Amino acid sequence: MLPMEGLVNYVLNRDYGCRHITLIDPGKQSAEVATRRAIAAIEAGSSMIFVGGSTDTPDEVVHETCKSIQDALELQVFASSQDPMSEEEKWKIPVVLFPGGAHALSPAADGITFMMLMNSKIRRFLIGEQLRGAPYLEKFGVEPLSTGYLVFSPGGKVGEVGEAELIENGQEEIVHSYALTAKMFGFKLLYLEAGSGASSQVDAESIKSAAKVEELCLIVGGGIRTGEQAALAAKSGANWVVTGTLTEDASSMDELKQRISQIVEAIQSSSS
Ligand code: 1GP
Repeated sequence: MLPMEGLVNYVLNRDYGCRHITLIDPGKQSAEVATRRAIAAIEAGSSMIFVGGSTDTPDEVVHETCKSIQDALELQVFASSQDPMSEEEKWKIPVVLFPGGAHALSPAADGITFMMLMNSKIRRFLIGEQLRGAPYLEKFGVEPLSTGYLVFSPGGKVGEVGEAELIENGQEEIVHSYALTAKMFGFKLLYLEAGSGASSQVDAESIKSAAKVEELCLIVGGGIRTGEQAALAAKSGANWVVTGTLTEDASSMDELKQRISQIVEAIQSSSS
């Protein structure tokens, strides 16, 4: 659901400090479970929901999940508007597509990370999927958030499928060049990705190097499971920290909320 200030302003607004994104992969759970998890995540302090991740989920499945989350958010906003003690704005959380390709789109989303996998070796992920998706996004009015996407070692599935020339620890100069290139292309966001379920997160020096390009809003994700790891990303310059797996493997909604609260507290106190 769109926040009052609009999607781009909300995403780029640094007054909030470092914020948290919960990534929901519609290929890995039903729309109903995805919705319950999204609502629990927002209760625990997540400020944005990404829908996507897998490279082979069809449109219908992505759409059903986006629609179901949006309906639940609308209900929450309505319920809060009836209760003077409750904050309506808290539920105006954007649902943004994080696509694996042009097949995973939905008109029910508030926006999309319109990405170039900058270190891919193949045309398909540099410009091909984007060419296929752009007319569809234009038609349905889904707002693009222009995003440079960089995959770091170990890279996981996205590194493999995207045929990324993985960035290793110690390559801060290359990271800085990529960040400058992203700025010069006019991208608003730069997403530093270690891969879903990665055994190690993007290293602090790489994040610091990208953060030198102040015009970019930095999203960091992949392999972050603890408050400590999230705090390291926030301290190094991340504006947003993404987690996916820790939501999906929580054994209950209470555990999910506890895990997310811990991350949100850690990033907020490290970035204020
Ligand atoms: C993947 O960065 C995200 O695109 C999230 O990774 O599943 O490891 O949290 P995790």
